[in-house]
Amino acid sequence: SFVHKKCRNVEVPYLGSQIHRVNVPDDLVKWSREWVEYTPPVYTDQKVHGQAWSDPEINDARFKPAWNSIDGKINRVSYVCQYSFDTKTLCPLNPVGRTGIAGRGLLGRWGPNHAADPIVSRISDDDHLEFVAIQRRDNGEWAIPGGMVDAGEHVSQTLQREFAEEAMHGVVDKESLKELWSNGKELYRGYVDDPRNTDNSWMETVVFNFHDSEGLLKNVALQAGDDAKALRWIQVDSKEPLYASHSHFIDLLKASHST
Ligand code: RP5
Ligand code: MG
Ligand code: MG
Repeated sequence: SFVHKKCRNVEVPYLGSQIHRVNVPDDLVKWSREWVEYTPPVYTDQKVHGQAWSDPEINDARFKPAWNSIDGKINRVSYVCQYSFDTKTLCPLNPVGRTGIAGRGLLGRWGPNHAADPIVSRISDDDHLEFVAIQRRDNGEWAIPGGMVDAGEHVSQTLQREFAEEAMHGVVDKESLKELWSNGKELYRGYVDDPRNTDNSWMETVVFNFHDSEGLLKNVALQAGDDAKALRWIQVDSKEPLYASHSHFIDLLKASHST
């Protein structure tokens, strides 16, 4: 079964901090494997506290989340399973298992943090399937231009908004890309092995492919914006490493275009 790796990396400190994860061996990832001495550092970045996009502390008296449910405008349902809770801290438990760090790290929500990833693709002039990639400002890795689903936002909106913010410099070009956005194909829905994941907060996403078979993007200026510092087309056959689980999503893209 699937075992996360990028959120167990002990080579580098947790992004934006000096905190190192505890090393979690492959065979001790699953919570069902007893590990009595497991005491990961507890860490939540200062930036997370008191934001519109973040939860209060777990023991805040005003915090009464509807776990495993649609909680007002916040989706606390996991695509993976009904998550359970740490018996002592009452924090939600990462459905894949231990990550070597507890708390929320850089993530706003306890439990699942929902994102959406738009894979915009085309066939290049020399006949290669390629997709729009951005370079993330936070850690410099190349990635699909995805982002978090805002409270109350529909995933179809997130896909278009994030692509506009990160790949079109915020210009929402409704008219010329109408055909593109109306022909999306879902490739994936589930857990992301994101380097920000912790024992109590993790990324989940919905990945959609928007394939430009009409050449609509020729009339559109693609430009990195917001949390993206550079942009380029990447061929699916290049072995280029990508952020989080994005290489897996590109494998799914390849498979869906080869049938
Ligand atoms: C990944 O982080 C998702 O697959 C998505 O691409 C991204 C969302 O986070 P931000 O880009 O908003 O940081 O886990
Ligand atoms: Mg974004
Ligand atoms: Mg993003």
